[in-house]
Amino acid sequence: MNYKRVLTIQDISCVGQCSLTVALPILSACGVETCVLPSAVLSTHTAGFSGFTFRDLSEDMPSVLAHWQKENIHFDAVYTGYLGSLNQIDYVLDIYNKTKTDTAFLIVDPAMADNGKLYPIFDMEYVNTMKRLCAKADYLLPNITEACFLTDTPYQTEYDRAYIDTLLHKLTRLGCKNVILTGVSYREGTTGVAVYENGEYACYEHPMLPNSCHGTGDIYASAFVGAFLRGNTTFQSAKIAAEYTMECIRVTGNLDNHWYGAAFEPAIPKLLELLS
Ligand code: PXL
Repeated sequence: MNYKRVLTIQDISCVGQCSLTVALPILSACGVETCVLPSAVLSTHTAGFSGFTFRDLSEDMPSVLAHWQKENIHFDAVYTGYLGSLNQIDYVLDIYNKTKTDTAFLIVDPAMADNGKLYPIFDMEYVNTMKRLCAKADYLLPNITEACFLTDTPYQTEYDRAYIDTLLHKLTRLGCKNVILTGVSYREGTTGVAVYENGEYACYEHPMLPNSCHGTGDIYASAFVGAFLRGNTTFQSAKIAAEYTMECIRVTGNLDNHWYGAAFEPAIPKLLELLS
């Protein structure tokens, strides 16, 4: 049986359907043993709520790692999302280097920006430090805004294939091996994912839905990691994650006033269908 163990490092936003509250159920549904390391605990996510609490858990990371080393604990993959503090980037790299199996992957979602803007609490110092983590990624999953920040490229809402190629090349020049770039839309009414693996480009295009939701980047990355660890190819995993994310957006569009996240739970049967 292909039963893999992943460690995911990202925040717990207690309310808001993002980061760990999304990654843990989705990875588990994919049949992957999911270990978690919370990077911070927030009362809610930071996009649209005001007055949220924020407890940085960086300080705990070295002793957590020391304990795992003592217990000889290893992971087949480490998947990082929203980190929330500059101090953590070196700890996260250290955790990956000391807990990886011989065939492990580092998968990085540089969750820090969308729609041309950084999320609240982040600045260019965070972006520049994040570049060091992205450089080590076997699979990097940015959206276009994050790709622009990471490569010092002006953000554009309209672009052609040459612009996307430049972003992909600049990202691999940072050091990461493969890129799955989300939100790539060359034509009105469609969007998709550009998969750049071993220097080869492929794109999975699908219809653009009329509504959008917060947290879909986390849903996408978690479903990608889950599908990939089950043994699907990169392109198949990118496609499964895109189809599942679309289903989550569709379900959310049928709800009244569900503004802070995507209703990913009722769409889990669709994920299982896509995986089967
Ligand atoms: O979905 C990304 C994310 C994760 N965690 C926190 C966030 C956001 C996006 O705003 O605020 C705390």
